[in-house]
Order: sequence, then C-alpha cells, then structure tokens
Amino acid sequence: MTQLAQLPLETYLLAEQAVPISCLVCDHENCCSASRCRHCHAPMSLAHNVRSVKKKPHLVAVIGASGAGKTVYLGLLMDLLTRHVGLLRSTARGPMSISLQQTTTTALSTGWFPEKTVTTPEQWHWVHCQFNCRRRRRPLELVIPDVSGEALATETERPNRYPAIRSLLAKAAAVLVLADAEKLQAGDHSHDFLILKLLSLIGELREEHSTVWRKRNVERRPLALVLTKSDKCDGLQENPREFAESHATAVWVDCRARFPRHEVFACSVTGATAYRDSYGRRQQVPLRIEPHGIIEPFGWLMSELDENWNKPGVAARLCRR
Ligand SMILES: Nc1nc2c(ncn2[C@@H]2O[C@H](COP(=O)(O)OP(=O)(O)O)[C@@H](O)[C@H]2O)c(=O)[nH]1
Ligand SMILES: [Mg+2]
Ligand SMILES: [Zn+2]
Repeated sequence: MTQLAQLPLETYLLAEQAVPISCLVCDHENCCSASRCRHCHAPMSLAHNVRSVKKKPHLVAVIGASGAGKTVYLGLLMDLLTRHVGLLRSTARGPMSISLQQTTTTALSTGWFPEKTVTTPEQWHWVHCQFNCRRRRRPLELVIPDVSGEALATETERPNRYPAIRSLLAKAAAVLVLADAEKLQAGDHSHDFLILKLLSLIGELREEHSTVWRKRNVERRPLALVLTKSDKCDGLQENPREFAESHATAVWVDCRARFPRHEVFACSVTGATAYRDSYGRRQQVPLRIEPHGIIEPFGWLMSELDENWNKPGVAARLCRR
C-alpha cells in the first residue's frame, strides 16, 4: 500500500484574500471576506454591490434625535416603494436592504412600533436600492442607513466615536432632517439643539473634505425637513411651511441658511395611537396604519439629486468628496 497522498495547493485562494476592498462609507481597506468594515462597521456588501453593479451609489443622511420617527419613516417608505405605490419604485440591492422594512412592517402589523435603534453600529440597517421614477429615464442608486439618534448625538460631542456617522455626514449627497412635530407644537425644543449641531457638523465636514467647495462655497445638496407625527398636529399636513416657521423657527432658519435647496414636508405613519402596558412599561402603539406624506419628501430629494447629477461637472465633484 502506498504511503503517498497528493494534496492540491490552492494558493489562488490566498491571493484572492490578499486583495483588499475599500469600504464604501469610510474608504478603509478591508479583507475581501470581511462582512463588516473593521473601521466603521458598515456592511462590506455595499462595496461588493458597487463592484458588481459598477455604479457608485449616493449616500443619503437621515438625521434627527432619538424618537423623532426615523426608523418608522424609513421602514414604511421602503415598504411603499417596493410595493410600487406612486410614481417611485425601488429595487433592493442584496437581502440586507430588505431588513429595515421587514422589521418595521412586522412590528406595525402586530400592533407595535419597532424597537428603538440601538447604538451598536453592527446592528444598524443599511438600505441600498436602485430607485426608479416612471417619469425619469435614468435610475438612481442610493444608500440610506438608519442610524441611532443617540449615536448621532454622541458623534457631535465626541468626534470619531462613530466613524460611519462621520463619513456619512461628510459624503452625503442629500440630507433628510426628521423633527418630531408633536414635541415642537408642545413647545419642547430639546431636539432642536441636536439638529443644529448636526447641520453645523455637516457644513464643517464639507469644508474639511473638499477644496473645490471651499473655493466656490456653494452648497448644492438638497435638504428636506420632515415634520413627523403630523397625525398629532391639526393643520400641519395642509401647511407644513407655516408650522415650521412658527414652531421650528431655529431649525428651519438654519436649514434655509445652510442649504439653498430646501423644502419642508409633514408626514405621519398612523391614523391614531394609544398607550399599552408591556412588561411594566407604558408604550405608545399604533391603532391604524394610515401613511400620509411618506413618499413626497423622498420624491423631492430624488428629483433634486437627479438635477444635480445631470449638470455637467457637479456629479463628478460631489462623488469625489
Ligand atoms: N403618533 C405617531 N407616533 C409616531 C409616528 N412615527 C413614530 N412615532 C412614535 O415615535 C417613536 C419613535 O419612532 P422611531 O422611528 O423609533 O424613532 P427614531 O429613534 O428616530 O428611529 C415610535 O415608537 C412611536 O411611538 C407617527 O407617524 N405618528
Ligand atoms: Mg431609530
Ligand atoms: Zn468603513
């Protein structure tokens, strides 16, 4: 009986592993088998998608304090877009892009709001989709993360605590600011400070990241201010601008001053809510799901983005940042 055995040396596998891949969010190089970026913890599938699709997506920053309604808004928006409600529609790039809408709609359909977003970046949902509008020929590739409001607040106080947030704010091609209209109407402006800090940070990072911007100093990125929970505020749906002027003066003035391309919207996910006790905790629950004004802010951002990218030179400049 022979003692010899032949083992193939599959060295090509080692060579494959040695080729790094850059994170789409923070540009750090990672091993190609990594599932999360070792620096910012964004999913590496975003970078792999770009390689296969051969098209760099634009990042959209959704900012607002914890409890403003970011998760519910984004989850329902993605659900409506995948179901092709209205003129806009989305096609998910990878299974990860479905998780946010799955979590949100599962919670809403069982009579609860989704759980609060945790501060651990590994657990944030990142949505990468191709968005089409029936009126537009070219689709847009967008990446929209649902980050924690508390993590956003921490990043303004302790720079680089969340590298994903920093890179997102620096690179974002469009900004969606979510503010709780119920709180604003009640005269509670505690969330305003965080929005003001984040807008200021976005401006600071823009100057740090691009010499072109510093020379021309023109802000072309669109900003949509979305007043959430409009079901709790009479008349808000009909006239969000008037509401912003009288109840969110500081935020609205700052948005307008920093972003010449701005618009204000109002939205709500529910028709009515109630309170329910769960494990000794009083929690607000949705009674009826009646989405209102969910698609409009996003549709506006898309048309503004489309205009940006169709102007010669602008796209290249924004992508370089
Ligand atoms: N009345 C009402 N309450 C809402 C609506 N959207 C969210 N909420 C409430 O706001 C809470 C926080 O929402 P969430 O999306 O988790 O906020 P986030 O921290 O900004 O992601 C939810 O648990 C609900 O109680 C809405 O459209 N109407
Ligand atoms: Mg959240
Ligand atoms: Zn990264």
